[in-house]
Amino acid sequence: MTGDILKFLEEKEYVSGEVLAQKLGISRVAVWKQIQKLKDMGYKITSDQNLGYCLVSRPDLLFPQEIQRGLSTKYIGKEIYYFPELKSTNIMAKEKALHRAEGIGEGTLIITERQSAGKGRLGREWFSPVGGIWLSIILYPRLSPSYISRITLITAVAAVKAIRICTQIESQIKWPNDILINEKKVCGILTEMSAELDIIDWVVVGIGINVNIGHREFPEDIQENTISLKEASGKDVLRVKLVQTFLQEFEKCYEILKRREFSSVLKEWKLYSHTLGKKIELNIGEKVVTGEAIDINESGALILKKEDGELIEIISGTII
Ligand code: BT5
Repeated sequence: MTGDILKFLEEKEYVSGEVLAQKLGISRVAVWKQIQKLKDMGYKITSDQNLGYCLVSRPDLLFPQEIQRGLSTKYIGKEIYYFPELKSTNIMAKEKALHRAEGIGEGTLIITERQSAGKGRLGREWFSPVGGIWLSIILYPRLSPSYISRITLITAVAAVKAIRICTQIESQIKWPNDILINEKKVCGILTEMSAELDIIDWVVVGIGINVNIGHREFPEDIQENTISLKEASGKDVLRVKLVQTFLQEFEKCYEILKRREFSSVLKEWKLYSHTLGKKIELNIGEKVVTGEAIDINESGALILKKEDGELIEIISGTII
C-alpha cells in the first residue's frame, strides 16, 4: 500500500489528501496513516492543511518500490523481497527457489541492507555492513549444469558495466568471481545451483558490492585488499540507481546466454579482464598450479599455460 501511495505523491509539489484518497479508493484517515508509515520508513514528507502532502526526499534504502521505479527489465527484479537485515541473501534465495511451483518466478530478487552471515565461496565469510549492495537473483535457465561458470562470468560483466555507468570508474574482473578497482576487491559473486544430470533446476546468483562503506569499517585482516565505490570515487554513490543498472545489464547478458550465444559477452569479459596475460598461481582443490592465464574458452573455463608449455582448462579455482 505504501508503494501505491508513493506512485501518486509528487516530488516538490503538493497533492491533496482528498485526491490521494480518491485515487487509492481509501479514506483520508487511511491516507494519513500511510503517510505516517512512509515517514517512519525514512521518506521526508511535508503536510499542509490546505495543500495536502509533498514528498521532499526519499531515503537511501533499497526498498522494492524504489528499485522498481524506472526499472526497465522484463523479468529480473519484477518481484523483490526486501529485508532490513538477513543472514545471507543466498541462503534466503535458495529457500525461495525451492518454491518455484508456488510462484517464485525467474528473476525474483532477494535484497538486504546488511548481512549478519554473508557467504563467500568455499565457506569463506563475506563482510556485509550497511551501505553496500547485497542481493541474490533466482533463475531457472533451461541449460546444462556446465553453464554455471558462464553465469558467473556474465554477472561480472554486468557488474563492471553498471559500475562504469553509475560512477565512471573502470573496474576489472579477476577470474572467476572478483571485481577489482586498483587491484583491490570491490565486489564478489557467489553462484550456487541445484541440477539434474543434464539440466539446471535453479541457480542463485549472489552479488555483493562495497558501495558507501568507509575504508576503516572493513575488518583489519581484509582492509589492505578491499575498496568501496565511495572510496574510489570520493563521494556517495546512489545505490538504488546502481542496483537498477546492474539488473538491466544482467538481464541483457542473461538473455544472450539463454540463447546460447555466449561469445559476445565473453568478448566483453576479456576486455575487462584483470587475469588474462598474467602469470598466476591457482588453488584448485588440493592442488596448486602455476602458469600464464592465456584465455577463457567458450565454456567459461580458464586456459592456463603451465611452465612446461602444457595447456590446461580450469573450471573453478582461486587465484592466490
Ligand atoms: C566471494 O567469495 O567473493 C563471493 C562473495 C559473494 C557475496 C554476496 S553478497 C549477497 C550474496 N549473499 C551471500 O551470502 N553472498 C553473496 P570469495 O571469492 O570466496 O571471497 C571471499 C573473500 O573475500 C573473503 O575470504 C575475504 O578475504 C574477502 N572479503 C570478505 N568480505 C569482503 C568485502 N566486503 N569486500 C571485499 N573483500 C571481502
